[in-house]
Amino acid sequence: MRSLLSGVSVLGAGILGALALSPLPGKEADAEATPVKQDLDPEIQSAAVDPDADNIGIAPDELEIDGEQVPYPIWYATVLPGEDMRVTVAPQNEVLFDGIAIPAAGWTRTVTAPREPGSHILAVRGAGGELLYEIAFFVLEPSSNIRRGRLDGYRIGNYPADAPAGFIRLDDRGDMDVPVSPHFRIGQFICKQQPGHWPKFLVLSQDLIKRLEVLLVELREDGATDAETLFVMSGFRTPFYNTAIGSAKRSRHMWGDAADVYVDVSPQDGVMDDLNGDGRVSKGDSNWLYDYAEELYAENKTVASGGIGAYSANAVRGPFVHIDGRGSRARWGR
Ligand SMILES: [Ca+2]
Ligand SMILES: [Ca+2]
Repeated sequence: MRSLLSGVSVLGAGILGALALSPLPGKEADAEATPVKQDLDPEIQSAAVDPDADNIGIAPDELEIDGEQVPYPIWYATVLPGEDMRVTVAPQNEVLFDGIAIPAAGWTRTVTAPREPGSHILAVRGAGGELLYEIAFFVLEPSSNIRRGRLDGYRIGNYPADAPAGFIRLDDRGDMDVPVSPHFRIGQFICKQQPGHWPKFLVLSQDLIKRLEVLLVELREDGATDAETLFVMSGFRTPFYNTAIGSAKRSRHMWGDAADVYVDVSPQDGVMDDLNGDGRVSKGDSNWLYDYAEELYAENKTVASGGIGAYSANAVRGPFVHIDGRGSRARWGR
């Protein structure tokens, strides 16, 4: 799948108009077709709800999924197979699942997830056909499918507690490119184990992605970097991998809400950039990024609380910063 929105930002209004009439990728469905109920795949049949209920007065360009406001035009959602997802949006907007329109009868539409794990696209278009949201819609592989610590041969291992209910399933390399936010793609967060093995599975916390987005956007606006993303040195880790590398027994990486990151565009050389401008790459640069994140998260109340840690270079990698959205404050390494 490719992103529609990432292209929109660089296109002129004329092309945008044409785009609005194009079908979404990956499906034969005609986006222009009048949404009639009999055309729907029965698996995603919408339960068009009581038109008088749920008018919670959200703005015409806002979107809520299961009661949570979607923070960016590009975002993601996870759902277990066959479960319902509640999509709340102004009635004049069009909601499409893999290009197929979900009928509207009020503010809430219910999308029932397909029974097969995999990735899909939920798109929201405005009354003029303009694309407002593109949501990667991941139908999770349930944890109950784990056999002898593996999912389809991919080693998961054993959670010490609080095993996730399900895992995002990536079937092939193409799935790596699915955007989960304006500056991050799902493939950046996969575990480093079994590089040639497909499918791969991971868990990814929205609180983590929000923290990373807020940080990168602020760095860009401040002119500290023009990086299009943060380099994710380590994102999700399976319990199997986490144990193999001797990491902390309850590392937040196993729950997909931690990432070890650095800025790497100037030069793009596989190590942290000289963020503090002292002419060398060192712990001073991870300290600089740590302090920057610390101040930013203290001011920005929209992000969940979490951890920040600063690390020095060692023999095999450069300095980096650990960011997580664990839900409580933690600081180390500074
Ligand atoms: Ca660099
Ligand atoms: Ca430096």
